[in-house]
Amino acid sequence: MIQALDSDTAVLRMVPVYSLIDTLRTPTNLVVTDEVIVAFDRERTLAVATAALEPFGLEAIHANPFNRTVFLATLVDGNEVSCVTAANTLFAEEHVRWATPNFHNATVPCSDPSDNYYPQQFWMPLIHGDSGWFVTNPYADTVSVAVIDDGVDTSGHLDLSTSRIDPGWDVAGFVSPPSPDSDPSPSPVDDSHGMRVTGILAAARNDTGLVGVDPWCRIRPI
Ligand SMILES: [Ca+2]
Repeated sequence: MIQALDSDTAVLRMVPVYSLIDTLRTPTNLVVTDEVIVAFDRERTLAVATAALEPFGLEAIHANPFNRTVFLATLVDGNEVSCVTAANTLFAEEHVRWATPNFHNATVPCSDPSDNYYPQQFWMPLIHGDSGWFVTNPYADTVSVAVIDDGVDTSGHLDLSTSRIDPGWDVAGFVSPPSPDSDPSPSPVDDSHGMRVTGILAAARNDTGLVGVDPWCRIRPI
């Protein structure tokens, strides 16, 4: 099949898809692209990075603006080497800290949620929050986000079950004198700004109420 496709003049290129199997998660499909991410041992200019990558059939496109040792590079036209091979070769180079193919994650997006207040959450598509939702989230329940605000009700909520709340800390201790302790509940109890923030961040996809930007994450109230 592959040989037949390769000889078909209508086929410009074929790329492999790697399916990562996790016994606890749904497979994640990674599609090979023409791009490699490479980290040098020190900062380089774009021109120097391009010169260093040229022998490997790559051209530096731009540096990471927050870390100028890291560059996105693309295969030069006509290069028959796959970006997987190029990344593996680069990885063994003396002045390269690491190199990896820039895979495209082919995870299937979710349909719109049916939570009853979701139609009113006009901001979600504006910030592309919904584009991060997938049919399955391989990192569900593994990421804990600290909510640094005036407290979170840890007794459980329709959209935030107690099983998603990690131990927190009341830093300010809104009493006189301030008394920090391990109870991050709002004080006074009707001060719910932290709870509103938590809902925007993490409300569950559960056919009721709101939907958070990350409806699967854990919460650590501070
Ligand atoms: Ca909900």
